[in-house]
Amino acid sequence: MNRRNFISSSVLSSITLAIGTTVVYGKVIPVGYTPIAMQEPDPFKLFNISEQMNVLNDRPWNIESKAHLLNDMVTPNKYMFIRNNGIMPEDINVDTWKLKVEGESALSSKEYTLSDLKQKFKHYTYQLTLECGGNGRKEFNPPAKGNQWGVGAVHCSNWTGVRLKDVLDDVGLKPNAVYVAYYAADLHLSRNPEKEPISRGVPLSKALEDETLIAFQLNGEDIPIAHGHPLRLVAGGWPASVSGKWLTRIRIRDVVHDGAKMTGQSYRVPKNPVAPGEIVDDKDMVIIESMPVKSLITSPKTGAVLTKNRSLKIKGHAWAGDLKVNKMEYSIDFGSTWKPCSLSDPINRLAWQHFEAKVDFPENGYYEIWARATDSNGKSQPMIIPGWNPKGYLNNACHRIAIKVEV
Ligand SMILES: Nc1nc2c(c(=O)[nH]1)N[C@H]1C(S)=C(S)[C@@H](COP(=O)(O)O)O[C@H]1N2
Ligand SMILES: [Mo]
Repeated sequence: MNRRNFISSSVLSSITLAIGTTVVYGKVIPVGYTPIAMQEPDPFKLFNISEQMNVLNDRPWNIESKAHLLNDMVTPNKYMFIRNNGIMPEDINVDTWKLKVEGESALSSKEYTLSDLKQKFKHYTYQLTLECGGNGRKEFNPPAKGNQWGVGAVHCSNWTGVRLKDVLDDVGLKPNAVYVAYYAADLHLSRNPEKEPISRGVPLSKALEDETLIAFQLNGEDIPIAHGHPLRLVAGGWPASVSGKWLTRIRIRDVVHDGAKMTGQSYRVPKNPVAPGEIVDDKDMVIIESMPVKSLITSPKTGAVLTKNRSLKIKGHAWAGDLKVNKMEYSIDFGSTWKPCSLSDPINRLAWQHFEAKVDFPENGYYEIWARATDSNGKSQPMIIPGWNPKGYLNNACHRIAIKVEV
């Protein structure tokens, strides 16, 4: 008989604990073998999120929310989408964590510990809409590569931190400063420490806005690991990829930042409309800045059946990048006619707004409710898919839910 080494009883008891039940033939598990139940960590437990969330990818983690899960005015952690480009940092030590601020357009270079930042600068809390540039990608045809997000790659939660502009002021800016870039502690998927998974940035004007924060809290608690613990940049209204998680370094640049996923076709769209499937040259692409006007019906859940009466209250949110939403409407006749919804003001700049309407259905049958927001520049959401682009960004088509009336 060939000799096999079996795992020790202490390893077996930790396996039993992790799996949560007796491993019947546990004594004969070969050394070095990881039981399947332990190979893939359970993302719902790992991130403490709702089991209704949709896991699109596990390497890296990409987890999507759903329209009806986003009904809260302030998105709770358990319903926030997670979008990682690389491997999350492990073994974070908050006592030794440092943020370095430097760059060719910085007057000085400084390092701050978390407590330096918290003590030196005033704290602010803002509710900020962060939407992945690729939210809605799955509707594009021909399909674009990348995570096939439906409508759930958006959240609007409370972020607490210090203003980026106060920190930039402390370091000092040279007159030639044009861009502010982030670097972070996550690892490239190749685990090559020389490579960055992502390092993006914003023009100086966006960096200097009151609401652009270096945040250390989310919804009143330490930022969870998935969302950038212990420090994160947050710039609401722009593709969420500019909001760098696990922030370690800020670089003040005299040119448009050229870090990972800033150049080529990443987070860029064609300058001019292109035909679906067309190959676009890098030089004809522009960086996405403020996100387009969009809305989401968060109640009821699509597929609702009305059995008691032919009237229904709908609720949802609307947002428009750096702008405000001025008008919110709904249609039950596939966009032929539109009726107004009530619409709240944002709690602060760059937070989503809430809408409501009472919808009356004329007779029994199948309906769709479409929702359409218009921004403060008079631009409305397209009824169906907007301009195709190679990477499948900026799909702000009207959200639609299906309803059956069977009174
Ligand atoms: N360091 C770092 N920051 C990052 C990312 C990342 O992979 N690494 N992903 C970006 C992208 S593409 C998005 S959409 C948002 C997602 O934020 P969330 O996971 O908190 O929802 O984080 C951005 N910040
Ligand atoms: Mo993203």
